[in-house]
Amino acid sequence: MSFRTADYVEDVSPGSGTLPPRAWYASSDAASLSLNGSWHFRLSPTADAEDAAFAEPGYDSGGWAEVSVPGHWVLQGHGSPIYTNHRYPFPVDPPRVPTENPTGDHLRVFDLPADWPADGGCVLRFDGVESCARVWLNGTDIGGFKGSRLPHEFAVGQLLRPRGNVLAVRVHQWSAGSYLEDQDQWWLPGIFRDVTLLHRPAGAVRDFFVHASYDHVSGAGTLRVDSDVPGRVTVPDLGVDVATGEPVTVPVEPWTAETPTLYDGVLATEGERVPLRIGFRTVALADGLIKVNGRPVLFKGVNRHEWHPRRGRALDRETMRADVLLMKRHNINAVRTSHYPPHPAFLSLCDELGLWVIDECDLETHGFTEQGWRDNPVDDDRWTPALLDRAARTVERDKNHPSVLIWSLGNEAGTGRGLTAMAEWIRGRDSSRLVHYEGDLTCRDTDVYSRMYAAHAEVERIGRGLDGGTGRRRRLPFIQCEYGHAMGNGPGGLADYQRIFESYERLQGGFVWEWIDHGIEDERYGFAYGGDFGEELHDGNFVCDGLLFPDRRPSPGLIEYKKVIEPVGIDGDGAGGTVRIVNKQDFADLSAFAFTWAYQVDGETVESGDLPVPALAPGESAEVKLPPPPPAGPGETQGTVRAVLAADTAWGPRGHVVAWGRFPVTARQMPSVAATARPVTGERRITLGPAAFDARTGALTAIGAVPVTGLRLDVWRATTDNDDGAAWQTDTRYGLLWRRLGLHRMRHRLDAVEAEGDALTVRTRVAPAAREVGLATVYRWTSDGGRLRLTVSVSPEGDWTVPLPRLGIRFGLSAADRVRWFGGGPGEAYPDTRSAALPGRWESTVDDLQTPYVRPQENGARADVRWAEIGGLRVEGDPEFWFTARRWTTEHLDAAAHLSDLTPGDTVWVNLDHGQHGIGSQSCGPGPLPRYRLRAEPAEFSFVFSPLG
Ligand code: IPT
Repeated sequence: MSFRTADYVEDVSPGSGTLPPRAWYASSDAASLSLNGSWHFRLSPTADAEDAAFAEPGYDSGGWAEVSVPGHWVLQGHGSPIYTNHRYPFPVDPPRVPTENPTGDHLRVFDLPADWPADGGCVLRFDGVESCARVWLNGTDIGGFKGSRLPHEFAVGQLLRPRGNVLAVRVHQWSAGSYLEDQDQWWLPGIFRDVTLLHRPAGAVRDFFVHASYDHVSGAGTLRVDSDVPGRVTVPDLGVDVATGEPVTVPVEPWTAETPTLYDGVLATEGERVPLRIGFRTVALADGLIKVNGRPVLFKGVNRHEWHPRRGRALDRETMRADVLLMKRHNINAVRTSHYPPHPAFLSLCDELGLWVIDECDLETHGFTEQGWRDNPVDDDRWTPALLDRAARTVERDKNHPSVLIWSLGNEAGTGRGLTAMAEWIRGRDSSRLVHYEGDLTCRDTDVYSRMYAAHAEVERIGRGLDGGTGRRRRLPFIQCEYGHAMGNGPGGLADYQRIFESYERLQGGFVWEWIDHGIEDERYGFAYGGDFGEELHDGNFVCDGLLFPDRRPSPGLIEYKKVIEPVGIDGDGAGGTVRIVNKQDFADLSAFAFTWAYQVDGETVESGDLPVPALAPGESAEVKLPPPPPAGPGETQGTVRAVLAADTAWGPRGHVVAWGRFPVTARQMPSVAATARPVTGERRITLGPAAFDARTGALTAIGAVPVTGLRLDVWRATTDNDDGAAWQTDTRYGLLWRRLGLHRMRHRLDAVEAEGDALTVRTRVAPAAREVGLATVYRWTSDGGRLRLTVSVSPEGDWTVPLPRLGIRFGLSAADRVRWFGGGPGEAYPDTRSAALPGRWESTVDDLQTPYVRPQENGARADVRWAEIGGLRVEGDPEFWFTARRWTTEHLDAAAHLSDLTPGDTVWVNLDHGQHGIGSQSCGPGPLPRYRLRAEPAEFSFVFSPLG
């Protein structure tokens, strides 16, 4: 007796009973009925625990639960999500899946609207079901399918009745298809995209292919719409009225991501009218470069998974629009739809608002790497029909989107014949686009040499053409399909990558990993990540590695990226009174932008105005004269030039800042304190100017009326995901070395308290147990009676082989809430993430200084701070310092696993740092570049404290 009843679940074939794939479109006149909404739902533990009786009309599902479609049942109280990066959460024995196979029976009874046409046929469309569905309509088994993020349609006209139609869908979490869907994300079963009934009138359009190319030499567009049902194509604005299949050439404005001109047209067949949104553009591999309309493009991209913190991958239209608007407003010009075709409405938004798209097939077999890629489905002919089905469903569905430039075969699937078969099929069907796949270093099937997480130096070598490689690869352009791993605090080093991308023609940019943290809203934790649902195998917070927090608030990484990829370069040269403006766009001139200038003295704007800038063509630059700066005074003067949107656009309001440059005009004067006061030693206290110290320990206890606790040298930071690095990394992972050395438990030995002459000097040695390395640290206090100066001198002792996490002082204040500072802001910055830190006067509460990384870690430093005011104290730096303040200690932050672990104490802990170690991207890439390492070397830095008011 066989126990394998639901055989189709483990069948490698893509399905049965479905219609051939075709273009996805919304008809102007054919009726459609959304079957989204509340469905009856029953969860079973195995694929065949229940028979198919539920699909019969008249079945009583009264006791069933309800779920929302689109949705995932595990996010609606039935079972739990599972997060693994690349490991399959089940034994690898393709195509077999576990007996424990959560199976959701979905039931929906519907009537046809009263005016539903009686003639013609009907198609039932599922836009996305994970991972395997079996479908019955009115008791008839109409087939099943796999391919979770792809549309599947059935012809159902003959089965429909006016009233009481029973649609039954059995969804299995695991299937043979799961082996092809090993993307780094939550495993989320369910009917997670729309379910729609489409009327198909006699003579309706079935499939059509819009070919709209642009000849950049003549300025003409050529349009040909192939349709398997003949008809006419009209484009009123172009005076076009031609038969399907017939080409027509007319002068047009081309479509680009910068200028997304779409022409509205109609495809009319005997039975239906279909609206067209036509963008004329030509993509080509020419001179070893990806060219659009004859020009090379530079991708300033992101990898986008579909994510919503409550709905998972069941995204509504507003969320998709929010994503595109956020991308456009942060200067992003490209999206890789990692690692599956998105909801088709997302691509329509990319067409409309302008984003270049790499559209990726729903394919990843990454878990096979655990057994040296043995039995990889992409190198096994039995699976090739499933792979070809996925390629066809992607290309056919999305082929009419001008935004899609490149088809990607999938992600992290090793190499094999199946991939070649996919590439060949795609080229045969659509020769107008390029093919991408990262996983094969020979590039045999691709038009672009693509890598992920290559270090700066290697990217530079590739840019110079010094990367070796075989014949084909050497002739191809290069992109980083993933780089800048945005997990936790970071990514660092984006500006350095961008400089390299902009220096070599062959380098056509990259796609930061990734757009959004996949945290799940959770009462216990704020946002949950891997392991929070008791998963047997999981990969923790590796699922939270986006430029947006799960609730779509931009993280500092996104603010940094926006600055790094500005479409206009603005480099001020205070001395000469000019600013160099570069148009870094690929297609548009600068006429969409208005420019302003301003001068700041000590961070306050004193003069400003409009700056006329010529409408430079792409790639052009000009030196633009600035009005003279204000007369030099004691203050620090800086100039600022901004580029803003000159008018409202579809994605941003007039005045929205797209680029800025800030440059020094006159230097800052460092604070000086004449050491006129002398330390006065009492029985238990030493006083010096406004300050009081413990006479025995030399510890500062108060400045004026402000009590101060625990002021001492501090080198530890709550390690970031990038400090800790990924387990597979072979490079040095400093987070681990720091902890091994004991930098998180430094001991402070008191050597001397010397109240002599005009200074109080406290000598110490700061070092971890069990080690001989240490930091000889001297605190020297002086005062002019009103202000207090601390100079800290640090001399490393012993053989320091690692950089320091940070170097500075920390202390506690008992009452502090608001912070004002003059320095970088408004957001956090670290040595290799500081491009967006704008020097100015900023204000915040202590709570708002915190960056809410889903897994708590070092965050919130403000760069280049000249002075800060907090808790009744003013601190000036000599030189500038990094400022951090929080309501918990670094140790508390370090120990927290979720934001909910951070509970404010009574003390505000302030860190004033002379140095911070860089951030890098080692959670899945290279660590900080050597120049951002904080070497343990002799250092001296000062702070001037004064009580406020
Ligand atoms: C790379 C994957 O392509 C991506 O899906 C994601 O997992 C990313 O890493 C890390 O977040 S694969 C990695 C082994 C380089």
